[in-house]
This record gives sequence, structure tokens and C-alpha cells, in this order.
Amino acid sequence: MSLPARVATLIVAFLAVAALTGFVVVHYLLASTGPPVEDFTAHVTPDTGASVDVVMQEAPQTTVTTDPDWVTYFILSPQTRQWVHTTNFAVPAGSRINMTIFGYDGCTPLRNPLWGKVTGTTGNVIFVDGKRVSVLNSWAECSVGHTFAVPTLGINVPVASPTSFAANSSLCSTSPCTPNNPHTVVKFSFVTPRTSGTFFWQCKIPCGLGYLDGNGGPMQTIGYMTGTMEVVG
Ligand SMILES: [Cu+2]
Repeated sequence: MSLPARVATLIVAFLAVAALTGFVVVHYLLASTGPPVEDFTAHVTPDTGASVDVVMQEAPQTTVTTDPDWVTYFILSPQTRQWVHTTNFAVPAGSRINMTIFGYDGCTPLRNPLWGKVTGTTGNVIFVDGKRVSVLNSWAECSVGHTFAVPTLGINVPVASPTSFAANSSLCSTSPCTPNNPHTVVKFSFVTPRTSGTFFWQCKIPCGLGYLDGNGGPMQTIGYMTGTMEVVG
């Protein structure tokens, strides 16, 4: 092999190794792990009390991507208006969050009736299909699917489910669910703190079917029944 050919071969081999190394670093070491953060902060000035609409849904299963097929939440992307399989979202500080949650999952009686009490929302109420509600008694009527709770902000919202046997027997079977599936529409508002921070939120119904006490699987996995709300100042 001539000297130029040997040099060329060496350079090509070097570039191949360098490219492979770069690929590994970018795709495996620097890649952010976990579900994406849906950003609701665009075009909103923090600390002005401006309103921001956040839309989520609860679904009886996941059936998207290769993620485990557990009961889950989705968030409607404010940019694409598509449902995204995540529970992480960012909102501006000092703003009024108008939350809409579509309750497509069936009912489970709350392990602790206290979790049926609405706290931390504007007026300490939620609106279930337009009806003002301050407590959902899931033992008097099976009426709660999951909860949306931000413990450090004192927010506890029992998310209403369809109550009839017929609806609970014909729940959405492919997620994300669509309006022709049985569901409730739960609306409430709350005001975000005036300073930045990351707030953990979770469902408090042990809905991890098949796991010890129902607290494994989706209950402890970001993107399903727990997530973070980033407050951005
Ligand atoms: Cu749950």
C-alpha cells in the first residue's frame, strides 16, 4: 500500500472512531432521560397574574411508544395540540393556572376519604362537568378516577370519573383517549408561587395494579402517576 493510501486509510479509520464516539456521547451520555417537559411559559410574563390553560387527561392504559402499558396521565402540548405521554410541565410564576383534566379512567374508592376533599384550588372547589364540587365521596358513589395533588402547595384534587356501570364497562381502550369515550371534564384553577421552583405532584390512589399495595409501577414512575410542575419566574 502506498504511503498516501495508508495515510488516507488511517484518517478514515480515525474519523470513523471519532464519529462513533461522538454518537455515543450525544445519544447515550448527554441525552436527557425521562419524559419531556411541556412548556406553558411562552408569551406569558411571570408575576402578572396572567392566565394559563393547562389540559391533561387520565387514561386507563398507555398504548403509545414502547413504554409500559400502565394507567397514566397525558398532557396536551400547547405548541402542537397533540397529546404527549408525560406528566412534566412548566408554568409561569405568579400566574393563574386554569386546569382541565379529562377523566377517561374508571373509578376506584379512595383509601383515605380525606383525599376526596378539594384543597388549594381557587375557592377550594373544582367543577365536574360544570357542577361546582368541594368534596367527592368515592364511597357513597364510585366517583373518583385518580387525584392531582401537589403536597407542597396544599393542592389536592380528586379527579372525577364516570360513575355509571355502563360507562365503567366501556372505557377507552386505546390511548390517548378521545371525546367519544366515556369521561368527565374536571376544571379548577390555582395560583402559582411568585418564585421559581420545582413542585412534585402525584396521584394518591394506589392505582399500580399488580404491584405491592398498588404503590409500584405507574405510582412511582414520572410520566404516569407522578410528575413535576416547574414554576418559572
Ligand atoms: Cu392514579
